[in-house]
Amino acid sequence: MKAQSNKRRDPLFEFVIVGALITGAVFASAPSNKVEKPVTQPTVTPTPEPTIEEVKPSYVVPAGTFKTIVTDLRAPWELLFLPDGQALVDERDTGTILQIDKERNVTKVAFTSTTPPCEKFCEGGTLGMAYVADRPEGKLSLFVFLTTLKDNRILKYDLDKVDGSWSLSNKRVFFSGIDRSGLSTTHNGGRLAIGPDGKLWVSLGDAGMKGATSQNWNRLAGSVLRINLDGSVPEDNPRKDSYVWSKGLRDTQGMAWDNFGNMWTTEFGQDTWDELNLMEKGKNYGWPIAEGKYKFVETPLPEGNPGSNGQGTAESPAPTPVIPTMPSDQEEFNDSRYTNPYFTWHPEDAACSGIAFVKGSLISACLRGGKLWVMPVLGDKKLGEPQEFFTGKFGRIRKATLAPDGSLWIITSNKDGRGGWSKGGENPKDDRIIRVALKTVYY
Ligand SMILES: [Ca+2]
Repeated sequence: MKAQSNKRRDPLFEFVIVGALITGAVFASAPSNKVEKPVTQPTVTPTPEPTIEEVKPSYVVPAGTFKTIVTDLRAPWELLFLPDGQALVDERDTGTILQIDKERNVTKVAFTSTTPPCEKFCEGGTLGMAYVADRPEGKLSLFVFLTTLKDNRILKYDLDKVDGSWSLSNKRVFFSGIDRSGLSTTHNGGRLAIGPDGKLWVSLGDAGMKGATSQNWNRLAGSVLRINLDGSVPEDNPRKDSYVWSKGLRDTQGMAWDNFGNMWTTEFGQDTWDELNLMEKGKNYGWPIAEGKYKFVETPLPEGNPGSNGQGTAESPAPTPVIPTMPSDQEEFNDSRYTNPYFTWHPEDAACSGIAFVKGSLISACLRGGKLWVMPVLGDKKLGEPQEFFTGKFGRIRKATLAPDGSLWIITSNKDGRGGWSKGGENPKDDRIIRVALKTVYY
């Protein structure tokens, strides 16, 4: 890193030297000129200001030090910081939204729901959150993604600070009727974000219905949605009167925009390939025709086999073999109607949920892989090789978020019923928020 640092300074160093030589030449010639005639103003050709990109091409990675700062959470799903530096975190299964103040005291803010949304293999519940200042005088609203007994929906609250603490009121249903699967509530997606365009973005899964939802532009599931803050359809969405921005998704739980304005999403594959996708308007990302960069082939079920019940998920495989499939590495998939992923991983190395853009890096948080993948953004639609951190150290990781002090806060998900405690993540203090120090890498 030191060598890279020095290398980075070379152009600046040369600029200073050249500048000194020019200046020195003017000074050196000045005395003789002064005797014979008045000094003429030297003509200086202005040097163009170097852009920030040229001066400081850099990204961040974990520095190596970390500290557990909040304990005893239960399957936290979203972590976000409010404008005053306090944080909100929600718990998927309990429906509790918690505030973490600057002294890291944890207090309850609200309950979204007290009804368990499913019986087993649960992935639904209280999932994504996003806030926006869309009320008079800059007051805030909070959107919350919720799985109910009949659908996936988005709640909206007024979010106000009262005596130093955040409180939620005026709860209403902002958006409803998104498909959910049966009793298992798998493949909900569930991430919410306010994009750079000020719209509400929603990442979804196929609700266990494969192509019936993910390849049908008239179904909400299996899509990324883009919604105006008043609930209407943006006029520049790809299809008239449709919230659907993109299709062909199996289960997308992460969305982030980089400094070039590109949108990146994570996706859980079925058995063979997880994906990072460059998410663009109106495109179809292939599920279930493709998995990763290969054709997806599901073998016919043997006679008498109860068949796929949709409960096998890339967050973790189903406990008993249910879906016999051909591995998706037999035939490369190239079809101009569909968009292949930017990066792929096998699920044991990935199963990534949240993703964030942090100071030049995309950082995805992985459940089964139990790690952070850090991907430097090197240019427009150009990422550097993924680098992995903390593999196996904390167990399952749901999301990483940049904190106001420049560190990274990550939330574990070892109590989500997917075997985190048996895969190296066991910790009596789970689930936790861990503060990770970052360092800058120059290139
Ligand atoms: Ca795909």
